[in-house]
Parts: sequence; C-alpha cells; structure tokens
Amino acid sequence: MAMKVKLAKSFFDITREEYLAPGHTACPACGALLTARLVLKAAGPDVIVVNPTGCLEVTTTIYPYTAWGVPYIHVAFENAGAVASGIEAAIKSLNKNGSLKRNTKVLVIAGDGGTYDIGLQALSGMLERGHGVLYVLYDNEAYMNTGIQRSGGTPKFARTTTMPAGTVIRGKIEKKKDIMSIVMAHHIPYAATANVAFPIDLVNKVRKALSYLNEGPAFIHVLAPCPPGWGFSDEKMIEIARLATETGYFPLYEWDRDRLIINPPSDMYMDKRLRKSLREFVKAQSRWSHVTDEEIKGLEKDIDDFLNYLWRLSMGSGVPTPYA
Ligand SMILES: Cc1ncc(C[n+]2csc(CCOP(=O)(O)OP(=O)(O)O)c2C)c(N)n1
Repeated sequence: MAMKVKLAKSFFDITREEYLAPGHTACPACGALLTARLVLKAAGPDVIVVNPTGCLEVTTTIYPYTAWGVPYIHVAFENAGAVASGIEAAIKSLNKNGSLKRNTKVLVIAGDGGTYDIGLQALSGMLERGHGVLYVLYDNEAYMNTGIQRSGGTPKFARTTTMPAGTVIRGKIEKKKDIMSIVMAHHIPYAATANVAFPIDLVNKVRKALSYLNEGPAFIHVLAPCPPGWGFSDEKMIEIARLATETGYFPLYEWDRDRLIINPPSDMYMDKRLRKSLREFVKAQSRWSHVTDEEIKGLEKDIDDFLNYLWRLSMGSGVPTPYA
C-alpha cells in the first residue's frame, strides 16, 4: 500500500532547503533547472539522482565542481532506466542482507531526447520489471544541449535546426509523441504530468509518486520551457509555461493505479470555451513564428482530439482517488 502523503497547500509547506546550488551554468529561466530544483525540494536529501547527458547534466557538473547537494550519477544518454534499476536493486538487496538500513529513493531526471527517443527502451525495461524508481522527464521539447534538434517530444510545426521552417517543410512534420500513454500502458502504480508554472502541484505529484515506490515505478512528465530553444525572452518563462496549460496544449493529469484524473486547472479547460486561445501561446514563441492561422487551427484540432481522449479515459476511470 502507498503510504499517506502530506500534500503542500502553499509555498510555506515546501522546504527552504536547496539541494541544487545556484552555481551552475544554465541559461537564465531554464525550465530544466527549475524542474530539478523543485523535484529535489519535494524529495528531500535521501535520494540518488541518475541523470543522462543533456543540458541539466552539462550545466551542473562542470569538473571539478558540482551543483548537486545529493548523491548524483551521470549516465549515458541511452541507459538512465537501466542504471536506476541497478541502483534500486542494490539498495533493496543491501537492506535485505542487513548491511543497509535506509530507504534511499532513486530518481531519474532526464530530458525529452533521453526519454522519448534514445532512452525509451531502458525506461520501458525499468517499468516492465517494476523497479521502485521515480523517473522525472523534464520536457523542453527538443535536444537543446546539442543545438535545438527535433526530438520525439517536439511539437508539430516547431522550427528546429534539423527541421527548419520554409515554404515546403513547415518545421517539424510529425506530432509530439504521447509519452504518457506509452508509460501508462505499462500499468505502473503512478504517472502524472506537471508544469513548472504550477510548482505546488508539481511538488505534490513528486510526494505522491515517492509514496508509491514500494509498489513499483512512478513517472512524472514535466513541461520545462527553454527560452533560447523556443524563442522567447527569459522573463516570460513562467507566463509561457502557464499558457501551455491554460490553452489545453499541456494538460495536467494523473494516472493513479489505472485511473485517470484530470487535475485543476485542466479539468475546467476540458470546456473549450474556458480555454485561452492557442494563438496566444504559439505566437509568443519564435519557433512557431512562420505558422499560419490555418496551421494553428490544425494544432487546435489535435488538442481537442487529445483532450477528448483524456476525457474518455477519465470518464471510464470511475471514482476519484482518496487524496484531498
Ligand atoms: C549516444 C549519444 N548520442 C548523442 C549524444 C549527444 N548528445 C548529448 S546531449 C544531447 C541532447 C540531449 O537532449 P535532451 O535529452 O532532450 O536534453 P536537453 O539537452 O534538451 O536538456 C545529445 C544529442 C550523446 N551524448 N550520446
């Protein structure tokens, strides 16, 4: 059984302790760094962080320095799930033979390239074998560290260095991969989406996820905007992240033991009339500066379809969870 969790109601319920030092080299307003900072605050000091190559890694671990205030291992781009599985199994085994008496949690914090694409196989193996690991995906929607190349998480029409926008090719041709449905299909105890613009929701989802690790894996998909990669100025980061949810582009929901719950404020945005116009979100970013009104309509239709799919899953899920 999952343990009871104490949920934060305000910022006063979140620790002031910092586990990620400010002395790193990430860009101002980096969504990935904010994700890691909040996740660590929610998890506390007794964790081991597994982090594959990407912006978060290169900006926090410049030899001989580290910004990490918790044990940390940098792993190859493709094997975070496998390394985390090994560490979790080792902790379990050491506890069993009596040489360790600690419930140290294993956290993966990985980018979209390392998750949607190259690390997917290791992630799937970890989920299938049921390792008690929390995998946090910080999704900045491209391979940012190597210069804004398209990933499976990049949305349709977004301009990247590998899918530039012109009159023939309109940026990325394909839709964003639905990573949550892939994870949910492994029927793990807990999966959720979160957004750096809703930090209390994010912290609470990490707390809940950690409480399930004695039953199996948990996964949190966090929207983590990237000012240079998406093309907006630093001070707009939270505003743009919030718009992603307010327009229905990045809905907040949880998969809790095979039940889908659409969380506030996204539950209200199931009503199309209450959603903000997608145009506001799209036109605020240069990666979409070439997009026409017709193309925005196409993107809006994809959002409607996806929200309808979530709605059907939530309607079929029955009673809400016991958490309040
Ligand atoms: C096997 C392998 N291929 C390619 C690279 C080069 N590489 C390093 S970081 C990176 C991009 C990482 O993208 P993502 O996981 O989305 O994280 P972000 O940089 O956006 O934070 C790539 C392609 C690598 N390190 N290993």
